[in-house]
Amino acid sequence: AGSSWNYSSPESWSRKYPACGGRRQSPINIDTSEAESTWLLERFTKSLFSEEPENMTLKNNGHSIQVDLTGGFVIDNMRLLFDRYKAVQFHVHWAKSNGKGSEHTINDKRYWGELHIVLYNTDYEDFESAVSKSDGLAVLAFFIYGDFSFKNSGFDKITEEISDGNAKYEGESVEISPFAIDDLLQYTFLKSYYRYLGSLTTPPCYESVTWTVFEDPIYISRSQARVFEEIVYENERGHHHEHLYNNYRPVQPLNGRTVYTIDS
Ligand code: B30
Ligand code: ZN
Repeated sequence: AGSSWNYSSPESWSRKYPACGGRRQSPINIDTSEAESTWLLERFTKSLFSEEPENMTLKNNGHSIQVDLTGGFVIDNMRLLFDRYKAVQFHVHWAKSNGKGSEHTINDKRYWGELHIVLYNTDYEDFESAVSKSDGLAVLAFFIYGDFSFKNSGFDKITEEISDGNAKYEGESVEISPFAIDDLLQYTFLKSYYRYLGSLTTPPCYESVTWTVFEDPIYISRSQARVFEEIVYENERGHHHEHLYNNYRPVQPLNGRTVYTIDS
């Protein structure tokens, strides 16, 4: 246990992982007044994740809570992404109590958290061959609004397992009953979104991701958020449990990249 990188000094990641110092890094601040609308980008009009994957494995990998998917389905309607993509996992970045833990910011606003659904381009044989290619991955990002008394019952499927002690500590994992990822999304994918070329937000920071960041947040209730805020990892010396919250990377320079959005 114990990862070779952590969130206490993200500015030093590039020493061991040179791509982290590149010019196409993520996350970014999205300045909505600078976003270029184009008729080439269309709204998503139907849900992308209504099917249940064959298997779902919830795990604490020491830097996030992640759900690995098997028997993932192919998505061929990614809006201006003409390739076909397969979802392999989703995971969450979050804050400590009532804090701000999203990775992207929108007009400098940071939400409590951010959900990432990770897909690879099926032109490549598998995720491992795609992960470092410039057109290899697509990540769908949803802000999570966490100061809310409304409940997103979709998150119960994850928070109940964590409360039961099944992924609270680094290295723990558990098979969960498969559910459609749509259960988490509250149809926010029907609204506006931003599209730009970026990277993995963690080492090795490969510049391989086409990002789609949805404008409307999904919700998590305060009691569900509290379950995430209790999750821990082991520090470098092992055995010392520290909270995983604030597992977000600071925003990176745009370096002249264009952020696109749909025509409204
Ligand atoms: S993100 O969506 O940009 N936050 C990876 C995928 C998506 C993002 C970041 C990283 C990724 O696949 N990293 C390499 C694989 N990981 C294992 C893992 O499943 O999650 C290796 C590792 O770091 O040690 Cu984390
Ligand atoms: Zn992520």
